[in-house]
Amino acid sequence: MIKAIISGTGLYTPPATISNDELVATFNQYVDLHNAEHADAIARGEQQALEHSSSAFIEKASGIKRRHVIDKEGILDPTRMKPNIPDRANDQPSVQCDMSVAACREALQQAGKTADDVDAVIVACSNLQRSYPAVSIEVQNALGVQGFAYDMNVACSSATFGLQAAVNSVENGTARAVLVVSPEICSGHLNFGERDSHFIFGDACTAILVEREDAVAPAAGFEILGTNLKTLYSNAIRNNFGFLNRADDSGVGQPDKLFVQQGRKVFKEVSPLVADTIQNHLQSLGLAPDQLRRMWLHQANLNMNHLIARRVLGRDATEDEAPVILDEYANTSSAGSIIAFHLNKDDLVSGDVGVICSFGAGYSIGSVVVRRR
Ligand code: CO8
Repeated sequence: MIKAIISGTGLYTPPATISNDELVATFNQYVDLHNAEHADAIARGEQQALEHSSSAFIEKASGIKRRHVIDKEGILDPTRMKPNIPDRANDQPSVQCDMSVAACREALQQAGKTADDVDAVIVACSNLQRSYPAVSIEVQNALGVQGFAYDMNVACSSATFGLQAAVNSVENGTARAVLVVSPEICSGHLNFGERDSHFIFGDACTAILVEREDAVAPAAGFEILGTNLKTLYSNAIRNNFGFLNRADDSGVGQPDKLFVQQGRKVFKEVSPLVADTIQNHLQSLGLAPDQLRRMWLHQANLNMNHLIARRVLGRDATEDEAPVILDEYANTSSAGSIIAFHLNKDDLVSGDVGVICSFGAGYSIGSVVVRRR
């Protein structure tokens, strides 16, 4: 049987960052402007006054300190509260294509491969900037890859679901190598006027190269021991943007057309599901939790990751065992667990086993167990 290997990873990080203090200062200005504008209705009890946000709350509740974004100015304008990402002409590369190409080039370089070695590109992410032509086909063209490409969306689990699709293609011989790319522009669908979630997301793009074993040097990369996917329908995380219900120009004010969640409910319902999924997956591979050298978990909330790691290991995980990138990147949806993997994989030694695990809207959970070659 052909085995699938992760031979390279790449990361594109937008240069602009927003600290919690900067984000909160804008949010509080927005609140003051909104409350002043609606002072009469608030006084009559017809509307509730909005409340200020706080940096201390954000760091304590989520572990997030800052986030990278495609556009800082638009988000930090209290009269705008959303990124300013100008439309590009149809004959120009899309923003997601540019991000993807940068991440893919790094993954190819890490693996010592070129576009000629790749047969497929999967763009797997939460929010695509258009319906068609598929962004993946644009990326395929920009990289000069022959073969095929397609887009897929399983929210925060897009990259791990994409990984399973890549493994399937490599193992069944339909592609020698597949690039799985996750260009996440979460700031485009975040409601920066909603106190409960305005701080949650950031932007980034990851890429993973999956190749057949015989194309990779014997000691290079990570063998994929198995993938395990799970979905369970839930409305607790939702985004109604789409056909016939697009957001108009005033993002704030159309909250139902943007990211919306019941964060506490998600936390409570998803954490045990994730821990069970990892444990069951390990068991099905004949592995015990104490054989795990590292867990590259989805990066949505630090307390959630602590809880999941504790349930899997039966004790608290060290940061070396469950690395955190949330403080720097915030939640970058499907890119999060792959950023953690990309930045924290090179110190593993031959035989070390780890799990990449995503979880999010759907609900969706993806567990990918890997072993350093
Ligand atoms: N500042 C100050 N106080 C605040 C703020 C704020 N900004 N926000 C809330 N509070 C207050 C609340 O009002 C509440 O006050 P009280 O106790 O008086 O009622 C108190 O703080 C506590 O609020 P919460 O209970 O809501 O706080 P939590 O500790 O639960 O933390 C979190 C909130 C951080 C949202 C947390 O619940 C969490 O992270 N949950 C998990 C979320 C998660 O994993 N979501 C997955 C989403 S990702 C995905 O799959 C979708 C893909 C999306 C793609 C990107 C598109 C944008």
